[in-house]
Amino acid sequence: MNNWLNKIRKGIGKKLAAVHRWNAWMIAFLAFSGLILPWGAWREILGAGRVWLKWLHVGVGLALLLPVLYYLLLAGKHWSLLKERPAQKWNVLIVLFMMAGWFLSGVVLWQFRAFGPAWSNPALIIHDIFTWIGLPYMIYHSITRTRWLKEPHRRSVRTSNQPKTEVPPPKATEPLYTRRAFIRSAIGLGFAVTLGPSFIKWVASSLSSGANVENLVQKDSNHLIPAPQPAVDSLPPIGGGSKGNFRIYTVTPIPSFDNSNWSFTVDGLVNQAMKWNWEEFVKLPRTVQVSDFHCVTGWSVYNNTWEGIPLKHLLEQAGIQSSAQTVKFYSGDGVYTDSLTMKQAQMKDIMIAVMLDGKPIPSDLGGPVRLVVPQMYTYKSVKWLNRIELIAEDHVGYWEERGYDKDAWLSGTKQS
Ligand SMILES: Nc1nc2c(c(=O)[nH]1)N[C@H]1C(S)=C(S)[C@@H](COP(=O)(O)O)O[C@H]1N2
Ligand SMILES: [Mo]
Repeated sequence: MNNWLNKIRKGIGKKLAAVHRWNAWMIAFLAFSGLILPWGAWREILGAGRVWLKWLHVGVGLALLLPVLYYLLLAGKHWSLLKERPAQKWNVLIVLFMMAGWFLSGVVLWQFRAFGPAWSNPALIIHDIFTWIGLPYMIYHSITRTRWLKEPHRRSVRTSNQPKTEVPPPKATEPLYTRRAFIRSAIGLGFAVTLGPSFIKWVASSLSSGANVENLVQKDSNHLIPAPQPAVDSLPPIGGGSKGNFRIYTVTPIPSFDNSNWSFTVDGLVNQAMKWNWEEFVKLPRTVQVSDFHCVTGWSVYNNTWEGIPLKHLLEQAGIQSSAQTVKFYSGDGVYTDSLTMKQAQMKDIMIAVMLDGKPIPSDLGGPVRLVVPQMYTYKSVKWLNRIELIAEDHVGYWEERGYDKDAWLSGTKQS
């Protein structure tokens, strides 16, 4: 019996070990890149590298299929080797389940354009949940399986040229709760204590009230006087209030403004360049519009009631010269820009927004003034907008220069 087992072990053991090694390294890379990608500070640091990292993450994620498929070919034999090891069987099932969850939600996120926001939003949440549960599990697994923490009776010893020999099972005198078991539990507890609270916090905020408008208005850092007064359609908001949480994206520290350092400019190829200070700018006539907000990384916020100045009106007021081809938008952060073609800029729902759901736009969400382009992915919606310039040539925006698609149209809304 033992002989027979050992024979299979030798043949299949090497292959299983190789599969396990490959799998472990790939997951380590996916974990590392996956944690960095949504991390605010790294947006600024990585720049174009972030888009590359995303493609590497997707590529390695897809390649994860190879070790898994190879394992499935060996799974029958592996399973019979695990006959008396239910814990290891469970481990295999858990890991396979985790990878299936990551893989399927990852494919939806990768192909977000084909699937659309109704799929990518839940996929992002599922991808996150699997990461929060799967990653600690796998780190725990890899630490506790290192040689020095293994139970002695599981260890097999190989000395230079001799075949593997099993170390004899523990003697009955050995204490029930071994030192190793204790260390294992301690590590598990450590994970629960350090990662548990942030996990709960994250679940709570994604279920209820993290970066919702109410909370952000509370801690707003803008000091612009007078506050804009909401139109009747804005308060209460005709959209019924935004649904979902904004993830706050910025490639600079969040700028804050007051009356002394804020102004708004329309210039370039216009008949009449214009510049307003805040007191003048809040007097410009505004309209109200309800729209959804979709980021290319998979999240959306629905039913936002924006109040602001339609871009079309401002451009008409300034007078567009015939040589103007592109509308270039500048952020007051001094770094972020984006553009629309003259034709795209004619869309009636593009708004230079001042209020969201009846309140001044909080600085985290791009206030006092941000662009809103409802029919395109929101990297077009420049935050802290303070200058619009009409130019004759093309302009490639911040993220487009770093690999985002120049075509930001939401699927199904391609119209101008
Ligand atoms: N100035 C500036 N505007 C920006 C960005 C940015 O980093 N800086 N990020 C863009 C992206 S990719 C998205 S999804 C939205 C996010 O808006 P929010 O931070 O209000 O959720 O803002 C867009 N406008
Ligand atoms: Mo985005």
